[in-house]
Amino acid sequence: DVETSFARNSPLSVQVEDDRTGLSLETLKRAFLDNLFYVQGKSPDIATAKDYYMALAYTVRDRMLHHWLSTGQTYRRTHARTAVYLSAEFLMGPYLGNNLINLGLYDLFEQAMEELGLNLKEIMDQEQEPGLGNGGLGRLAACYLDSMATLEIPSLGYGIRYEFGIFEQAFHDGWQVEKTDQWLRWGNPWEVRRPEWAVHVKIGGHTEGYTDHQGRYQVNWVPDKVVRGIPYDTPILGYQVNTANTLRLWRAESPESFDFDAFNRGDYYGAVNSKIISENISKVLYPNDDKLEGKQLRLEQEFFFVSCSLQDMIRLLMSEGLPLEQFPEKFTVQLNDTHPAVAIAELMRLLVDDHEMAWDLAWEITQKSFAYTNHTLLPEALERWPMYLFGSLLPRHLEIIFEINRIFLDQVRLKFGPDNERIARMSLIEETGGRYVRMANLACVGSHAINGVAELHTELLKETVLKDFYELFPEKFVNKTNGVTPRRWMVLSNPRLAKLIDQHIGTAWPTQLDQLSKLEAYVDDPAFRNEWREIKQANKRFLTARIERLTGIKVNPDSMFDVQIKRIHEYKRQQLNALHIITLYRRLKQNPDLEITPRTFIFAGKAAPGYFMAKLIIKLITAVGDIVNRDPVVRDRLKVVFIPNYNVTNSQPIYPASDLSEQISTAGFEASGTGNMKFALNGSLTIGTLDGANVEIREEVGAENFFLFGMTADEVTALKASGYQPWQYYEENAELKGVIDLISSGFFSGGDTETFKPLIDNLLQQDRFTVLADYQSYIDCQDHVGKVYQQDQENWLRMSILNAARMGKFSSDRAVREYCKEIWHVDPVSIELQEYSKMVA
Ligand code: F58
Repeated sequence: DVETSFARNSPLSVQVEDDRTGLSLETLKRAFLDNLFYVQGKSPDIATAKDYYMALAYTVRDRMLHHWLSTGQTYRRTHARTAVYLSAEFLMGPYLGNNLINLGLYDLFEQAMEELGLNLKEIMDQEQEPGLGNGGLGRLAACYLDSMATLEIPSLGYGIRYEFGIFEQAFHDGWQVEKTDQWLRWGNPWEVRRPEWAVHVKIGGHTEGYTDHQGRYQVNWVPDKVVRGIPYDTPILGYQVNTANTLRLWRAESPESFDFDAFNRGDYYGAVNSKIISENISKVLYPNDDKLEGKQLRLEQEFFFVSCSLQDMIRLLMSEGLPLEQFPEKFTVQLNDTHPAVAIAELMRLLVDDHEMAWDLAWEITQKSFAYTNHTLLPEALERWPMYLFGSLLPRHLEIIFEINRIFLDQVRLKFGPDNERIARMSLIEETGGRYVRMANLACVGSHAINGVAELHTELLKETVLKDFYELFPEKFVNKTNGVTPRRWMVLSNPRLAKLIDQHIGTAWPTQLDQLSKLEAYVDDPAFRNEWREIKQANKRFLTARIERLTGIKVNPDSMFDVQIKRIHEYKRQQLNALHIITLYRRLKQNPDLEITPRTFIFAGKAAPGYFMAKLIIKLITAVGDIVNRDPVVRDRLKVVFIPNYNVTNSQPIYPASDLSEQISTAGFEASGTGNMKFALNGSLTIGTLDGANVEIREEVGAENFFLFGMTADEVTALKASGYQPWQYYEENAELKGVIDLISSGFFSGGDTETFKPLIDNLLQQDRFTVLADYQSYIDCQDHVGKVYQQDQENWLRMSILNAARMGKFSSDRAVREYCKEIWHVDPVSIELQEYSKMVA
C-alpha cells in the first residue's frame, strides 16, 4: 500500500527539527513561541492562558515522541511480551506536570517560562484533567501505567475515551449539584487519533448456525447494529527512562457507509440520527462508585471497548507475523474488575467463530491470557446482567457463556458431587428470581489468576464472595496489595519535601521507595526535624490560601488539618466524622473555655448523582460547617470546609498539607484504599480501622505510629450475627444521644426536622455500617489524637517522619513488580532511542 511503499522507496531521510528536541533554554523558549504562533495561531499580545498551556504542552510532547516511537519500534522488533491493562476507567490526572517530572525537565521549563515572564505553575493550572474514572479503581490503573513505564515493562492500557468524564461538582445551598465535565472543550494536546486502526464492533441481532465446507458446525452472528471504534493514543512516559508506553482509548463513531442507504433514500435525518446513536456509546462515564448500574448503554460500553481492544491485539499479533496460537505468549491481559470480563466470551468468539479455532484450544488460550482483579466485597457492586438484556445485545456471547457454563458445571460436579446448592451458587447464570449473567463467576472461570487488592481483602474474598471458587481453584488466588506512584504523589505534588529527602538520602528513592527508610537516621536530628516541620507548615499555608480562594473560608494554618477526601459513601463513614465534629462543638457550647486542640476539618469528594444518602451526608457536613464556622463561641477553634470538585488536580495540594488522615471505613468494606497511602507517604498520621490496606500500613509504620480504633471485620460480622441494635448505643451513650438529638432537632437545618431525618432514622434503625457501634471508640481515639498533637508536638513530628520513612512497600512499582513476577511473567525491555531517519530506511 501507499504508506509502506513510501517507507521503502523514499530517498528522504526526514530531518528532525532541532526546535522539537533541543533542550537548551534558548531552544525551549523559541520552540514554545513557535508552537504558540504556528499551532495555536496566536502572537503573545493576544494569547490567553489556555494558549500558553497548549503551546507548552506541544513543546513538551515534542520531546516525548522519540521515546514513544522508539519504544513501539523496539517492542515490534523484539516481539516483546506485553502486559495489557483492560479497564473501563483511567483516572490519569493532569499530564503536563507529570510528563515534565518524568522527562526530568521540570526545573528547566520552569526557568524557560520565567525568562519569558510566565509562570509554569499558573500555566499548569490551565489543564483540564481527563476525569475518565470515578475513584480508586481508575486512579490505580493510572498509577500502574506510570509504574509499568518506569519499570520498562512493555504494556498497553485499553479503555474508553469518554467525551464527558466524571461530572463537575458544585454546591447550591450546601447540596451537591452536578455539571457536565467538558475536558475536551479546548482540545487535547496529548492524544493522537489513529483512524487507520479503526475496528468494527457488532451489537444486537441474532445468530445463525451453518455447516462449513469441511462439514463443521459454525455460528454466524448477524448484528442489527455496527459501530466503529477509533483509537486515540496517549504516550505514557516512564520516570527517567526512555520507555514511553501507550494508553489507547476508544471512541465510538458510526461506520461511514453504514447508513449510506438511509442517506440515499433521502432520509437525511435518519442517517444523521444513526450516527448520533453510535456515538452515544463513548459519550459519558457512569458516575457510580461501588454500585453497579444495570443499564443497556453501560453493557454496550463494556463490550465496545473490550471488542475493539481484542481485535487490536490480534492485529498487532499478526502484524508481527505471529500465529493466533501465540496470543497468550504475546499478551497477558489484566481485567480491572469485571467491567471488561465479557472479554472472556469475546476472545472465545473471535477465535472459534471468526478464526475457526477448535473450542478446546480456544479455551486454553483464553484461560492462559486473562487474570482478574477484584476491587470490592460489596454485593451491590458485583456485576450481574439480566439475561434477556445480555442476550439481546450479545446473542452469540450468551451462547458461548452457556457452553462455558455447561463444561464448567460438569467440572464442579466431578469435584464436589451432586451438590445442587453449590452448583447454583457457582453457575455463571443466576436463576433465583430472574435470570442473570454473573460477571465475577465468568471472570473466575476464564482467568488463570484471581487477586484481591490488600491482604485482608484477599482473605475475605476467599472466605466469602468467592469462597466456592477458592475451594475449586485454590491455586488461582493471590494477593496484590495496591500501591501508588511516588512520582505524582510526592515528587510532583510535594516538591519541598522531595527536595529535603533528596538532600539527605540521595535521589534514587522515587524509583526505590524502600530507601525512604534511610530517613529514620534523621528522626532525632534537630535541623532535619525543623525543616520537616516547616515544610508541613508551608504546605498548610499554601492550602489555606487555596481553601480561601475556593470556598471563601479562612482557616488557621496552625490548627490541625484533619482530612477525609474520597468518594462519599456510607461505608466510608463520613457521617462518623461529622458526629465527631458535632461532639466537639457541643462540648464547646457547654463549656466555652474548654481547652481543645484547634482543628480544621477538611472534606472533599463526590457523591454518585443517584445516591440519595451520600448527598444527604454532604449536606450534613456543609450544614454543620455553616453553623460551626460562624458561631462566636467556637472562636475559630473548629472550622469545617468542603473543598468542591474533588479530582486528581485538586487532591494534589491536599495530601502534603494534612496532619491527620481519616481512614475510618467499617472494617471489612474498603477493599484496600490508596488515599491512605498518599497521606502517610506525605507524613500525615492515620486515624483508622483495621480495614483494607490500613492493616498493612499499620504493620509497616508500627502500631505506636498509627491511631487505631473500632471493631475488626470479624467483630462486625459477629455483632451483626448476634442482632445489632443501633438504638441501644444511642440510648446508653449520653454524648452520642446529645449529638443525634441536636441533628434531629433541626439545629443544623434552620429548624427543619425533616431534612436529616432519613439519615438519623437509618443510623438508629439499620446502621448497616455500624457507625453507632464504633462511635465511642472513635471519639476516644480522636481525644487521644488531639492531645498528642497539642501536648506532644515533638512526638507527633517523630511519628510523621517515621510514617513517611516506612512507606516503601506502598509504591506502585512494588505492586507492578509482583504482578510481573507472579501473574504476568513479563520482563522489562530497555529502550534505546532510535535515529528517526534510520527508522524510515
Ligand atoms: C476501589 N473501587 C475500592 N470502584 O473501593 C478501593 O478500596 C480500592 O483501593 C480501589 O478500588 C483500588 O483497588 C472502586 O473505585 C469503582 O469505582 C467502580 C466503578 C464502576 C462501578 C463500580 C465501582
